[in-house]
Amino acid sequence: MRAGFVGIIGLPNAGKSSLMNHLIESRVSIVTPKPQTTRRRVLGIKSSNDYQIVFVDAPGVLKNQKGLNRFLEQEALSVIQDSDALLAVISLDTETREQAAEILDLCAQSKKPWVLVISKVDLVKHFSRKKAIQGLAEGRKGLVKILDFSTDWKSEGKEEIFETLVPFLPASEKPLYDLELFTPHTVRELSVEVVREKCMEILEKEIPFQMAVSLRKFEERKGKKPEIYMDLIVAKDSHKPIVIGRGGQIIKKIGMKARQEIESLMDESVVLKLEVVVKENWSENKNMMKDLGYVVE
Ligand SMILES: Nc1nc2c(ncn2[C@@H]2O[C@H](COP(=O)(O)OP(=O)(O)OP(=O)(O)O)[C@@H](O)[C@H]2O)c(=O)[nH]1
Ligand SMILES: [Mg+2]
Repeated sequence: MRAGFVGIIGLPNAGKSSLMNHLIESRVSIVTPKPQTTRRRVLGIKSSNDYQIVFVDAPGVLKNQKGLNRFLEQEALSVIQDSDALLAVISLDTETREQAAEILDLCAQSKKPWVLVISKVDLVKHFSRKKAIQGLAEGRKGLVKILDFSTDWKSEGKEEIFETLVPFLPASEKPLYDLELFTPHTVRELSVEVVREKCMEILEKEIPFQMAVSLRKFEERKGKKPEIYMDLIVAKDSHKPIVIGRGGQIIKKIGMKARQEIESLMDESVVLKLEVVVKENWSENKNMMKDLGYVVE
């Protein structure tokens, strides 16, 4: 069989996580309309009798950043390094040629085979950009193929993406992961991401970009609903009342929406308890970043 890792690379908001979820037919990676939604690599697995593709959804590529964004930049670059092949995702609503070229340059420099996926092709008002994106990519080192993609597609395109990638994966005696798995992440890890997704969706301005979510306790007792305690970490005192909202209405909304999704993930009812914790400027503090799993070199 052939088995290996395919990194999904692109600008923030290009539709990378949406593409991965679509390919593996599961909602593993969180998706929101805001950029910088994905913060750490997320793995999604597509298995068949003779291949296993482990997709690695990366944060959007950002350049020359500091703090949390520096982590996102390093994480995206290390996903490129660790992959056998790449899916470069460039959406029709990419703002400038320079931004698209940045991603294509990274792929060409990676010395890995890569497939360009032009995403959000349902955005007809930007359709004229398709030719320009193709033109920018053609002739670059390592380019295998150019494909289109839109999340409103049913099954079209999926098989073609798999068939194109498989020949570039290393031969392997056995699969890398259990054939039944669609992700190696635990329910706990996925639950934390669900809560972060709801924070990104519900909160505005700079607040969600300066938040982190951490699991404090996950209590499972016989005959009782699991109790999940999470901290919503904010960077400033002034953010705390905003996340809580008048009479607690905002945090209740985050909790309610997240709980419903966690319940469908776990296939049982749970109790979800959220608390807002201030960690002053956590993204500028190496130790606090590390505690939250954002290790910057
Ligand atoms: N119209 C349209 N919107 C899409 C499509 N794919 C994704 N989107 C939307 O684009 C936004 C960003 O999607 P994501 O999948 O989170 O993008 P991403 O590249 O993972 O973003 P980051 O993790 O922030 O880098 C969301 O609002 C999606 O619903 C598509 O094919 N068509
Ligand atoms: Mg993403």
